[in-house]
Amino acid sequence: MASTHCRSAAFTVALCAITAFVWAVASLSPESAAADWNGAIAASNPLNWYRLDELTGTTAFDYGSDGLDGTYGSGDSAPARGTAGPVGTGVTFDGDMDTIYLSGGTLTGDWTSEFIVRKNVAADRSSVLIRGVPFTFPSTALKLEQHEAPEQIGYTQFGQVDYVFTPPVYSPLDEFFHLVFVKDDSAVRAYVNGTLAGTRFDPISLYRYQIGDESGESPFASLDDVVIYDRALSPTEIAEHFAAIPEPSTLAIVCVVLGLGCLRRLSRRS
Ligand SMILES: [Ca+2]
Ligand SMILES: [Ca+2]
Repeated sequence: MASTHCRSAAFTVALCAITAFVWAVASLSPESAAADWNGAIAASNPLNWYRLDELTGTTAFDYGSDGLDGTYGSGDSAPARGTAGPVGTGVTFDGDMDTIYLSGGTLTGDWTSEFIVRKNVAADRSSVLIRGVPFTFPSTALKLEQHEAPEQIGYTQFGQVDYVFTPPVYSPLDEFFHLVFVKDDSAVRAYVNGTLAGTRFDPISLYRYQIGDESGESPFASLDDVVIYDRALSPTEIAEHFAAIPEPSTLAIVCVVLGLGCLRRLSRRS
């Protein structure tokens, strides 16, 4: 009788472990993660949308309405491909000349530039996310770290001002986060993980020559997706986009841990 009860308990915990494991793996699947994000972005009708999931070839395809395909830099300027990100794969810039050429025109009206990005090294120098042609004026850049403002996210009107936000907006290290720059008539605003983090009442145009930088200000960073809009996204839209990015589910991790605990108990019984 005792033996039957024991086998029944063992079967139950084994079933628990297997169910938890399968559920956890399913909830973490890249396909379901990408589907939520892709749906949210598509609903906002982006101008340019670089998923950066190409593992080979020279083209960074534009999934936006503009059809402005980019070209991955080569040789010392080639970002590494296949970096695992929250919504798929992306690219990693090594901080030294890595770039993706877009060679697009300038957005002079309202615009939004959205990134899922991870800073891999604190550069303590200017680190460009997107910019105009180097050494030409006028031109601008959006930055993961600002010149002479280490760790602060900012933007630059070349030849004039290196802007930072009020309050200061800092880029976290070693974790993917959602970063959105929004420009309207009066200001540029920075949103971090769906929330307004800083404002600067100095609007700029968005130059779209390259992601990264071919001449020494490329970031030590990984980019999963880059999305550009020729309008100012609303705070609600930005929050919705952030909400569509899955984090590794705490519940799923708990279930995996519980599942492994159950299996350990079973192994001790046998
Ligand atoms: Ca991607
Ligand atoms: Ca390089």
